[in-house]
Amino acid sequence: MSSNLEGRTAVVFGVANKRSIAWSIAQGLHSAGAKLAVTYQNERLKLEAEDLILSLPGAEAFQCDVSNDAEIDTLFATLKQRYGKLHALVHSIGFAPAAELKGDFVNTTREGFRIAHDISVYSLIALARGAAPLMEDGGSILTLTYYGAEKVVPHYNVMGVAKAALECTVRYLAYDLGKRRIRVNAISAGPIKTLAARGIADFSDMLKSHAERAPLQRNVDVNEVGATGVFLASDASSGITGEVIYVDCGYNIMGF
Ligand code: 0WD
Repeated sequence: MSSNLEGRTAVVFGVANKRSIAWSIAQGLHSAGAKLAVTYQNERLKLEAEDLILSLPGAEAFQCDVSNDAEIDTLFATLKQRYGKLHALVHSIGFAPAAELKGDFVNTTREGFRIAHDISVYSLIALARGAAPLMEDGGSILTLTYYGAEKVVPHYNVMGVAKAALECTVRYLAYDLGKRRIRVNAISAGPIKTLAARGIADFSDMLKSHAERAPLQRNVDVNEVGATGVFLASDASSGITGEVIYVDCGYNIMGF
């Protein structure tokens, strides 16, 4: 079994800029030989995202805001027309209103809770439903989560609750889609300085204490997450589904 993705088609969601985890996974999939469709959220991100995406020979860029059902439907209709089949889907999207990641968790608003869960969790269900009919040969669906789903990480707040729901969603989707030979997994990445991470208060302190406590005594490199994404998208991981795989330099195993 290899990580060779020649002849496979993958769609990647969540490229905002060159620091995005999605971008690292997209580059890895491309190097492994996959044909790539990469989406960006909206007109505002279009220029920067398109520049990046089109720098990968053969890759194509599509717009899709995952909070909009019509845009999701249009995207999968386009992908079906363009590629016929799909073999891998990467969901590297998370969002909560900035105010929710600053104050006390107890002050989480109804609207902040709704938005965080809609964009960070429900979107995985909607995208899996859209992709499944195109995964005629079976496939691999992958999302990104964080340790704040299991343990309290100060200021991660409602995103921690959303990530817990996301990890549970991975298991339910894995059960549903297993009979269609579609695998669903999550990577739990250690902290990485991206656009989304900048919204979390005290992120620099998080990076520092993570590097101090992790068995490997450093922070994870985004390309290590990319490589695990390629592994999970490929036949090398054909027996793995419904799992959360940690790419965090071992931080999560520590009790003290
Ligand atoms: O430390 C980190 N950076 C970690 C990130 C550690 C562990 C997990 N993660 C997760 C995040 O929670 C997220 O699920 O990885 C995923 C990717 O995050 P990222 O690469 O750190 O961040 P970023 O480059 O900002 O990509 C996330 C993107 C959005 O960026 P911004 O910052 O502009 O909100 O998700 C996209 C958007 O491009 N996004 C959407 N895409 C389509 N429709 C939407 C939407 N409605 N909302 C956000």
